[in-house]
Amino acid sequence: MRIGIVCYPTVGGSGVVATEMAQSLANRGHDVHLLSYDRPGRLRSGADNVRFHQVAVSAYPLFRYPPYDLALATRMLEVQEEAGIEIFHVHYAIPHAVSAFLARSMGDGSLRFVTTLHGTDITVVGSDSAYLRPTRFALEQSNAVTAVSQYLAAATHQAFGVRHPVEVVPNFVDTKRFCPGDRKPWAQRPGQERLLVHASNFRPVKRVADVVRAFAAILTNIPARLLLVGDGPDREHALAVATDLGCRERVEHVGMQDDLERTLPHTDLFLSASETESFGLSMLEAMACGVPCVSTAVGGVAEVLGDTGRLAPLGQPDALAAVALTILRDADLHARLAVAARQRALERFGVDRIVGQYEAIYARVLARR
Ligand code: GMT
Repeated sequence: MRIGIVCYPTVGGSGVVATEMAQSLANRGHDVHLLSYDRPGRLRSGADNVRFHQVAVSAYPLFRYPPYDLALATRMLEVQEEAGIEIFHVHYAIPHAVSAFLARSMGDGSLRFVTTLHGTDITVVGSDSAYLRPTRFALEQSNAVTAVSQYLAAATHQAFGVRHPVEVVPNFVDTKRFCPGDRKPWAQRPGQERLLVHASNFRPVKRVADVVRAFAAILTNIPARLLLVGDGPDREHALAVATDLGCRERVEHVGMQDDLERTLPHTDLFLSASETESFGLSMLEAMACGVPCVSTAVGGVAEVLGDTGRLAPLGQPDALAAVALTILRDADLHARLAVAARQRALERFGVDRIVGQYEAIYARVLARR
């Protein structure tokens, strides 16, 4: 198939999933074109079987807000005409699904598109009254709509009242790239220090300061270090909280990493304190590396972790710490969860299984021509 993928290129799960999908589809023999305003970080330099089309937005002085959605719609139509795209897959509804509808309406009406909802496009941004009606409209106009968890599918029906069916296709992980390393159990390491990790875009919804607070509580019980991966608006606040709590020298901020698969296998536990998380892709990547996860009990996280991780109530860093300590003090439990996490990632969230589900959706949409 000739497939166009539209996504945000920035750090964030939807861009990562879309880029990984583009590469997997190309590896499976499809002709794949990726459209975005920048080359996504995860589009590896060797990935020359995916054609990247940059969407340029003119910044006229009159435009306080350059109209990206119009530029994207135009580029989608151009790429459809030039490359004979049969189907577009837009990741994140706002504004990508609206641009897809516009591209279809400007063209001969043949443009087909699948919209995948990732979370913030529905739960945080989408329910803003400024975006609700166009988003609902674009979902109704999509040839298929998918959501990355049962939770998100239900939230979409509730918040948007869409009549359109929303199919659940979970995110996936490349279990060959994300795999356990040769980390020794902590009992065999000098000082028995446990290495905790958190990876996100440091937006307020991630509550990174709560991760630091939980870590500070853990540190009063066992030797530990916290690795913060990623960057975003709450970075300074999180590090200031670490200073206030006297654990700053035990917290290392390593910034954005496009090769998280090199870091995760060296860690013992992934910590998440998010306010909401429709899926939690970084946690799935940690699981594939045999790293158990402890998270707030929000959104679709339980669907991802199953019984391979542990959950704590939102907004209670001490409870998060207590739950993490049950794992970090019990080497046998940790080892069991590590194996179970990897196993769950392999069995339920492998590339072939999930990308195959999307291929089936594309084929079904095209068959309805
Ligand atoms: O979490 C973010 O701020 C970014 C956002 C995105 O769209 O990139 O992430 C959402 O999509 C990811 C991929 O499907 C999910 O793993 C995240 O859970 C989801 N974020 C939220 O629901 C807050």
